[in-house]
Amino acid sequence: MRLTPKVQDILSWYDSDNPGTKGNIARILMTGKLAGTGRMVILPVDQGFEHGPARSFAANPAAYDPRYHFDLAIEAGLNAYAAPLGPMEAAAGTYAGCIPTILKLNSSNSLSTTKDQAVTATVSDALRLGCSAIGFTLYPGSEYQFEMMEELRELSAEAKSVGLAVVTWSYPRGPMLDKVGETALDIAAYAAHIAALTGAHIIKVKPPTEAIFLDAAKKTYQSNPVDVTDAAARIAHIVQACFAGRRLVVFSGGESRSAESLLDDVRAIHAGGGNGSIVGRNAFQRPRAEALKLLADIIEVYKTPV
Ligand code: FBP
Repeated sequence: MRLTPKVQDILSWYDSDNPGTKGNIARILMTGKLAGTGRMVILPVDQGFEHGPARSFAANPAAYDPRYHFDLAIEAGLNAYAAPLGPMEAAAGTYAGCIPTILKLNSSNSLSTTKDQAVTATVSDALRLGCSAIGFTLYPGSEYQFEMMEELRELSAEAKSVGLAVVTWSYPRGPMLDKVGETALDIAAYAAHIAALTGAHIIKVKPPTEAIFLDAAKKTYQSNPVDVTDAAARIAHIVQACFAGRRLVVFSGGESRSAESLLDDVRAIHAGGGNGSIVGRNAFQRPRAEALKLLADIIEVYKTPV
């Protein structure tokens, strides 16, 4: 397989990585209906951990079965599927070689009052299960953020040394942030930048809102304005925070909502130069046919010339 010029260019951003890691980034970028475009759609299914089984799967009981998600991601022509250890072990053998996978190495749950995650899988698990990348969630702003960064440093160094890629979910939360702060533009850009600083190959953040949260940042944004009312401009600002667009950055889908509302976000991500979407609940909580239609519509947006 020849890489497209677009993917070759993206790999040049990761010049210090070994051929194994570059090959795994290429594998993700060259798979599915967006292969070669530099855009991605990924299915993440760790919500069972994050929110519990019924909140995650009762809307579409077929989704209790880990095989359902592999199958959905493959049928939809997605770039990759991400999950924690249990669901990956339950189906990775059956679907070996069918789609790149990302093993989520740490997990939180809704029964905890702390903003922390436990490491629930290892880099050797990722290798054993044929994964292309490890996934790790950082909570910038949490009381445990520095321990989390140190865990990431160790797992990331190990993953890179054996040729895996690193995908970092960077979700601001903690005592100084309220709900507005968690997705404010300055905070989202800060979180994306921290993920880049800690060596992520692929960065995952939530789409930012119009809010600017930190007083110190407000002054900077007044003298260097971003058109916060324009969703694409907000995305472009996040892309800039990811080493001037030299790191892949994807945006999450959030709670289930109307297809049109999700597609509005996707159009903004596309127009703002984001590399794609990582859409979980909006895919697997819909009946399969509806999910496939929505994922096809998302892919069509990313295929449109900007
Ligand atoms: P969704 O598309 O379902 O939002 O999935 C993206 C994701 O990052 C999941 O990987 C994770 O479980 C979830 O969001 C966390 O969502 P929240 O921060 O709303 O609890």
